[in-house]
Amino acid sequence: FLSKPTELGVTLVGFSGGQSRPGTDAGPEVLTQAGLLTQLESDLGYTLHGDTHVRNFNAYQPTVTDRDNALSNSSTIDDPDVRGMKNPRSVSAVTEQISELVYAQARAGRLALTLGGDHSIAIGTVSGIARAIRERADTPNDLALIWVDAHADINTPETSDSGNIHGMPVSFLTGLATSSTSGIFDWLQPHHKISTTKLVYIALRDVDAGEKRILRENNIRAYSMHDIDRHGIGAVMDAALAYIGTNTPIHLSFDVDALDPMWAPSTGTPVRGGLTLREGDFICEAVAETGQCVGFDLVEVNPSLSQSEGGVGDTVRAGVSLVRCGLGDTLL
Ligand code: 6HN
Ligand code: MN
Ligand code: MN
Ligand code: MN
Repeated sequence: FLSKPTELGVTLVGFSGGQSRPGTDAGPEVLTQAGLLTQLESDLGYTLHGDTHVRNFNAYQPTVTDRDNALSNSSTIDDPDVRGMKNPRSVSAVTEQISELVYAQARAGRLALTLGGDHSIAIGTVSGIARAIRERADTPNDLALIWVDAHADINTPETSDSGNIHGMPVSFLTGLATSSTSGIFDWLQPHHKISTTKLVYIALRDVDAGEKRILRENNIRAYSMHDIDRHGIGAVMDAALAYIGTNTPIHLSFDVDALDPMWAPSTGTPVRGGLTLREGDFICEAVAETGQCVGFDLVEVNPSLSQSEGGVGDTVRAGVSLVRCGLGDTLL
């Protein structure tokens, strides 16, 4: 139902407000400095659209609203917690902008590639693509989401221990978290959201107790590292893609911490016992091979964090490899 993608809609998101460690906003910079976009053009033959310069979304300051006016008389305010969420106004406003940018790329029939940034930015990417896919005539079914991550990122504000919104994007995207009357993520409309039946996790190994309950109660399809060890990544991808089915467009949201820190140490919440680089590349290749891929995020590359010399270079090389595989490079 989709033709082989040749047009790429690029969004480079310099943003780290979904968590507390500075540096994730520099992810797109180091990936593009390594030549990623040039490679996609000259080696893979894509035509690039969108903005190939990194946008600094960290520079965004929430503006004074009437409600907050009483608390501050400056032109910008700080961003106090709402329902325990940190930087809520900032993350809500930034992801709304990302949603519009990515929507425009996907609506035009391009494969939407987004480089982050922390994983909160997926509230923007997935919502924008889900909306575009509902409108596009060449896509009969609603969007499916494959979330490759050590973490499930499905905390609600109420179940989250950290208050970091990068641990919550999937709960807002599926409507499991309510935006209530707080004003935060109120811009998310039904056309932005995805069904929990169209969600598949791969590589989970650090899931909070509240998240486990959410996964169980909603019967959400999840393949943990245990499943990968038992069945192998080939069988897991076969099962994941069979669950989604053909004729269904797929968005792949890849958190670099899904890889073992041996391959990708420069990330904010590393968890040992993860995917090998080849397993990560294989996941991306298997999605590319379906011809159903309409969106791809690579997030949580943080060049400020590395325990060892060469750790940043390793992480960037791994990230470049994942994106190339996701865009079909290694298919013959
Ligand atoms: N990520 N479950 C933890 C939390 O703070 O909610 C970790 C989230 C990590 C998020 O890696 O994108
Ligand atoms: Mn459609
Ligand atoms: Mn993660
Ligand atoms: Mn994540």
